[in-house]
Amino acid sequence: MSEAEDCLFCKIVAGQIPSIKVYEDDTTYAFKDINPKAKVHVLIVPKNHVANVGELARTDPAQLAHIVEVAQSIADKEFHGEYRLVFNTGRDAGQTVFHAHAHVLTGEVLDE
Ligand code: DGP
Repeated sequence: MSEAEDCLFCKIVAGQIPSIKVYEDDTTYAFKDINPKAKVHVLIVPKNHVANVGELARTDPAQLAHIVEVAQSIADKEFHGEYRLVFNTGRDAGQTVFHAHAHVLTGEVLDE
């Protein structure tokens, strides 16, 4: 089985595992995190499988910029355009799902 076939977020993008959709276009899917760490906690993923944000920056920087635009638009709607954007990259940094994803934390004043 390939890395992408066995990938949780590829299955969510494909609709094989249910999720609460926040945004979707041809390249990008955003959905609510199952374990929210803020009032609004959304994950934004590229539909194409890449392991982490470093690989995404190297292979498709326009897609990375688009993910930031989507994060901004979610925060514009939810909390006057203010948000925290986190990309855990690598096991020792807390990455548990090896499909690049942005955590968007917003909807309330965040702790430092
Ligand atoms: P990270 O630790 O950066 O790899 O973040 C993975 C996030 O994915 C974590 O905050 C929890 C979330 N997550 C894990 N499994 C599921 C799932 O099945 N559905 C949803 N909506 N989120 C999930």
